[in-house]
Amino acid sequence: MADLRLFSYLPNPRLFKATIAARLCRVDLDIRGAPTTELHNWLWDFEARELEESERGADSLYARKALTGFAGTLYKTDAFLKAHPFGTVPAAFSPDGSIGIFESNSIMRAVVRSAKIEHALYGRDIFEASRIDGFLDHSVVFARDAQVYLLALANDELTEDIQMRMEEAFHAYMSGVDQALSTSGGHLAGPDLTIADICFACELALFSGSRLSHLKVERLGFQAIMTGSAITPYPLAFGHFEKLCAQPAFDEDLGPYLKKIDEKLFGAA
Ligand SMILES: N[C@@H](CCC(=O)N[C@@H](CS)C(=O)NCC(=O)O)C(=O)O
Repeated sequence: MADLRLFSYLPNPRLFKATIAARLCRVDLDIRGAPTTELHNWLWDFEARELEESERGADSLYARKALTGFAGTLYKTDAFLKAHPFGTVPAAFSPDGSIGIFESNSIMRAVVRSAKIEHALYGRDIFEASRIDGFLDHSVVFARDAQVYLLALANDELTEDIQMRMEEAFHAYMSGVDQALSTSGGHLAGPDLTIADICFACELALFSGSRLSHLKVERLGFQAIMTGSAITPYPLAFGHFEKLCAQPAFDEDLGPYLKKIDEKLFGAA
């Protein structure tokens, strides 16, 4: 039996936090899911599965209005909502399905806590672990604005207010990361690789998707955030991102994800 079961749309950089951590501390994950466009037809449950056509429709017992990032109807069981009160994916479960773990940072924490080998991914004592938590908590501030921004871009709903908030969140997060890296001795929370680095790499990979909409952003008179002069003030943060992405445990997920973005921007090599 796997150490944790996960359900998500695939690929999903928020899920990569868990898969990268699992690779580094040898935790076994049972991952269920399908591409974003297909998750509408799935039953969101511990026993997630694709629904038969006859099981779908507004009168289904499981039909719920989608909340964020999805539109229309999704099929979530009562048990899913008991385990995952905010109704989101990625969604993790204890091996018997009795406990739901939500929020990608907490799922990543559950992965490293499940490890049976020695590691320092969550620090070596309560102070290091709490410092790592600080980076994870701060990333949520960035991630929330990034989610609103990416959805606004996807739905052609970008406003000046959303652009300004995103610029502010991006610069606040990147300045902190750059500052941390200038004194830490190698990684975000200190000399060693931790889940703070994994979280940072995955959030930045997710936000890299905004590069695909740079023309839309520029047409509205704004500056694209993940390109050119907006990233130059943060050489340490972006250098660190590149170094992390090059590591095999990261590359397995982030490599194909970022390559796809580049191919859409510049065409296949
Ligand atoms: N902060 C959450 C974000 C999760 C989230 O918002 N997931 C959205 C998809 S992007 C979702 O599952 N929405 C379900 C719905 O629309 O009902 C995390 O990091 O796990």
